Amino acid sequence: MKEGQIIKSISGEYTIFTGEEKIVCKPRGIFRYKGMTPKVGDYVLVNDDTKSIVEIKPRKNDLIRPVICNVDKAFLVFSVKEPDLNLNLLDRLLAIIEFNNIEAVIVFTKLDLLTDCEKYTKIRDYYASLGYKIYESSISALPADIVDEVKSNLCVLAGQSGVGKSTLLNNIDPRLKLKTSEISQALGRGKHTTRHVELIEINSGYLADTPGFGTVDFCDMEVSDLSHSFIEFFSHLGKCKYSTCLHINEPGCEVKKLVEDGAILKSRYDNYLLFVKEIKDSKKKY
Ligand SMILES: Nc1nc2c(ncn2[C@@H]2O[C@H](COP(=O)(O)OP(=O)(O)OP(=O)(O)O)[C@@H](O)[C@H]2O)c(=O)[nH]1
Ligand SMILES: [Mg+2]
Ligand SMILES: [Zn+2]
Repeated sequence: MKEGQIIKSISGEYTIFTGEEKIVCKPRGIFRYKGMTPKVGDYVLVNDDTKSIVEIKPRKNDLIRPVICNVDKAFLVFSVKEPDLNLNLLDRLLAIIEFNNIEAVIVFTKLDLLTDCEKYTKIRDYYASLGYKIYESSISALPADIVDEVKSNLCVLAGQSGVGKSTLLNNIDPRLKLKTSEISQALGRGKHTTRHVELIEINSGYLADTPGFGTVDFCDMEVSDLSHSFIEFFSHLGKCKYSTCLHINEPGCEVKKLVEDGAILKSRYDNYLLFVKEIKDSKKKY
């Protein structure tokens, strides 16, 4: 029996790194351990003779999109253009990442394509004011300190297809030669070039390339979890009239007041209301 971590999952085949060697396990009957499907990031016990995973260690966190677990830091990658900056997905991911106790870092890409600088700067500065670390990249300039961020951590690149996740990794290490492709001009979105999750060793840590996705569900999150995961809403909660305020239409809500005053980004509050409705609707189905 050997212990290791799953570093790659591709068409049902898992690559496990033990620290010394890589073992490839194929799916088999006993594979589904207690109804859990192994994921990249999992610490596992492997039977080297049968090439099967016999145990999955408890996870410290677990993401549905991208499919990965035991993450220390998530780089939320968003292009400012091609595809257009998707604030619904950014707010959604930030909430989910906060809920999972993972550090979120925002990477804005394709700055070279930016036309509406004023609008972008306002958005960027708002997220920076919340305390999120922000990196900006363009075709010619990779933010060098991204590599320092990875040190000894398990990091993941998450975002839509075509925003430049694989390009970012190729710029960090040109030897990787990860496949990239131009976005579809007709549809204005990426072509889902990356098809699997893989941990890539960088600066004594891992940075995972992952397939792009357009949206992700809130799964087991409740509305109160959501309100706590919008960090500026949570920090103002004490000033709302009710300590259980969900900032929807309660009287004396500080968050609503700050949205009206322009101190909270309107799009962020609008997305919050959309997410609240989404969570409520999903509960009605059961
Ligand atoms: N102009 C410009 N183009 C970029 C930049 N970064 C990436 N691209 C281009 O965007 C396209 C998509 O890049 P990818 O790296 O394949 O995107 P991805 O996020 O890995 O996409 P999926 O694997 O489908 O999820 C490619 O044609 C890249 O050359 C940038 O900073 N500026
Ligand atoms: Mg890719
Ligand atoms: Zn409130």
